[in-house]
Amino acid sequence: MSANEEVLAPVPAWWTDAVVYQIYPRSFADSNADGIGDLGGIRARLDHLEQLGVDVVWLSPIYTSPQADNGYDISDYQGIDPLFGTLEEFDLLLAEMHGRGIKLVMDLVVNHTSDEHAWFVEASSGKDSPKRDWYVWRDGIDRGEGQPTEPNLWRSAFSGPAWSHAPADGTDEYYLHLFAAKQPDLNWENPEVRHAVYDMMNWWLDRGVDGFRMDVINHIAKIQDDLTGDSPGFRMGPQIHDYLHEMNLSVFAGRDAELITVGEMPGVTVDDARLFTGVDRLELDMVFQFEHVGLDHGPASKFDNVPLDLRDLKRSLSRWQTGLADQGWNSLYLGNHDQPRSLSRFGDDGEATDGRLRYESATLLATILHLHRGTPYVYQGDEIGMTNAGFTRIDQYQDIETLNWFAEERALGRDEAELLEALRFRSRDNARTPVQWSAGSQAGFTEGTPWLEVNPNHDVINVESDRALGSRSIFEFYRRLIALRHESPLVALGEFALLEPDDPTLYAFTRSGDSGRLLVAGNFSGSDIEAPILVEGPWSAGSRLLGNYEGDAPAAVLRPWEVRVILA
Ligand code: TEU
Ligand code: CA
Repeated sequence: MSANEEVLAPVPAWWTDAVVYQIYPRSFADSNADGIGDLGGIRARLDHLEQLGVDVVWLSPIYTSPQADNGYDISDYQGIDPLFGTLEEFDLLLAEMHGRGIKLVMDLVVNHTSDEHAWFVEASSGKDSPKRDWYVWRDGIDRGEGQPTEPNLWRSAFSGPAWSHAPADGTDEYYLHLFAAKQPDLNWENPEVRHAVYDMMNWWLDRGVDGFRMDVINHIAKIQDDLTGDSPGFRMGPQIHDYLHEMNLSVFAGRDAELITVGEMPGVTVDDARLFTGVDRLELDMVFQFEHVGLDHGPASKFDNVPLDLRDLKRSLSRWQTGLADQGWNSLYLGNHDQPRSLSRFGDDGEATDGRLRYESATLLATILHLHRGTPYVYQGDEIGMTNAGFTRIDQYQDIETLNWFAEERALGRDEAELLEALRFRSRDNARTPVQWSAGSQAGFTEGTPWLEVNPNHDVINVESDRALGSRSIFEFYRRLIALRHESPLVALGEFALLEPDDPTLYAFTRSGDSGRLLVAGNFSGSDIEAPILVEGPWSAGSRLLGNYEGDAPAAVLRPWEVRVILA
């Protein structure tokens, strides 16, 4: 066999050692004092991202939008909303990011459009509109109420039925909206819709963007037989793999190696994810799964808050690690713009403890997440340990999901204080308060009045103060973690194995590969715990790669929220 016939091991994709940073533009930085973050604000803060060392930025939607769901309701896929800037400014931002070696991933929201999108305006002009079939229309059903009611019992994620009448179309038909009534679902069964979306995606890639984060992309395929039934078959229709494969061939082919694609998929299973992300299947690079962020939801709804058992979290994440070990790839996240702040949810955000262990628990969470196998996503503000909003009145909230849920539950007679308590933990606005840049007025986010209140704890928690803390800077710690993934093939690719699955406070696992073995051990509690593994076998003689305490502890004890990474 000659040299060039040798079988080479496949080169791992570039994103296996990359870290992604999510920007929620509205809340990142405001450059023109209207209280809303914008592209100018991002451009002014690129040093922050470069110093952190992230490889990719995922930008939540900045397209033209009536902002019913903060931009997840798009009325023009090829325009920038004036709130955020202009297309020229976008091109500048992209060029500046590329100049600093940072890639840019766009949010792709194509399960639905805004009801103000030209496609829907046309489709809802009447039954004969050539675009009628671009959306999902059904007749109502006679349930003996004197007039037909909704085609089925599907509920909108934002409360109320998932079906509405279009006021302008002069018919009794309903259109489907799995989210707000202002977010009608596109009909992906129609090839014209699919190709219009692919054309738009190609337009952005030709402009230079580096990939897409695809909003609720497993919802584009509805189970057609169920459309008039009452079962929750609104996602993961059997056509889903065909659609994503077709998208891959129509959009990514030929430039796939430079891009990153991640599909947001509520309800996706490990087996599904193996199919979506198997390299040879040419669908997506990775998916956002939801299993671990549902473990603290009670039976009633996502606002039914129940305590998280660490054992469940470990079991869940490790099933995903094992399930995608030989095929596919994981994305890793603990928070985003839809979830509570990870520090308030999984750590000790200091509210009850005077902030004593905020540094320790923020850095522990980061270490545990980043040392799993997969591509980590850092949500803006997590790199300085931002916390939940702490709102106590309903008029402090802006989020459509929050407000609709509150109104609906109030109408059912539920106690206001109880609802506010639930929101204080779970509302999406907890993660959407402005990024805290300084202890100054409005946390340095805006010179005007912010669209959502700044957290009063910005006097203590902010980028400037954090970075001045030196060895106790959360930002510094993230920097080291991100650098570690870049340097260490073991961190990027090493095989994962969970240890001590039944321990309720110790989160321990190993990563193994040709260059050695890593032990990661973290204490998810505010008290000392025994961690005998630290002195067993090879680990007692191992070298400490990273940790969030200075100085030596008794070898087999982990102090409150302590994490240690040991190389053997
Ligand atoms: O989210 C989809 C989703 O399933 C949820 O996480 C959602 O936030 C909601 O809380 C369900 O209870 C995506 C976007 O990330 C979200 O911001 C949008 O509101 C939604 O799709 C609709 O586009
Ligand atoms: Ca602005």
